[in-house]
Amino acid sequence: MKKILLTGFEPFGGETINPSLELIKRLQNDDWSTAEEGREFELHLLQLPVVFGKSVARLKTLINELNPDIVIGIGQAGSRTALSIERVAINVDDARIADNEGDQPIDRAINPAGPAAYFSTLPIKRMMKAAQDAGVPTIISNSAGTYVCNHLMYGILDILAGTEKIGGFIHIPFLPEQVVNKANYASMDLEVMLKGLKMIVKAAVTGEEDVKVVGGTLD
Ligand code: PCA
Repeated sequence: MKKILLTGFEPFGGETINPSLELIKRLQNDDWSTAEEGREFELHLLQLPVVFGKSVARLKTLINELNPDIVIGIGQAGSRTALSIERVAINVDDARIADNEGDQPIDRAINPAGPAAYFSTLPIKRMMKAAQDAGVPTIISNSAGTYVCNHLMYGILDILAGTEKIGGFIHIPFLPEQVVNKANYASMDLEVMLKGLKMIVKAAVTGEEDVKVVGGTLD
């Protein structure tokens, strides 16, 4: 049975919750028993600190212990209006706010010896389509930003490079309770995210070739 490792982040930036943590807990505890949602893989979870360096180090330790087939990082992106499957991670840390331990790197290479960028090795279009077909707003995103999530995605792909294992990252919007007093922010209900993520994870596990559907943007 394939082993899937899902990571979520602790809260950051003044928030008291991080939807990524709520989501991975539900994904592990939820009933996947209906035919559409049947689960034929092991799910493992890891909560990560929103800290440059330490987040990747923790993940690396667990990957060595667990030997997962697929690693998917999940994080909050408050400006997003849809589940956002990231296409690429770039080799730079440029932090708009300090991380949860006060580090605020500017234009620092994540791995000075590494490539400028890594593409996700997940079947991102298949994943997008699976969630869209289930009625959940889902897009391909061409930038994971330059904060800890991009850092983690680069780290995942750096660790898995040269192996058969695949990995990538998904950004998710705020939960409704996070935007009750914020103007101009979208949010997505946890149940809707859960439905989309189940389809996304299942599509990642099928291991077939990716599908050719449009995921590009003009800007
Ligand atoms: N989102 C941040 C880091 C942790 C999280 O959940 C980001 O997008 O970089």
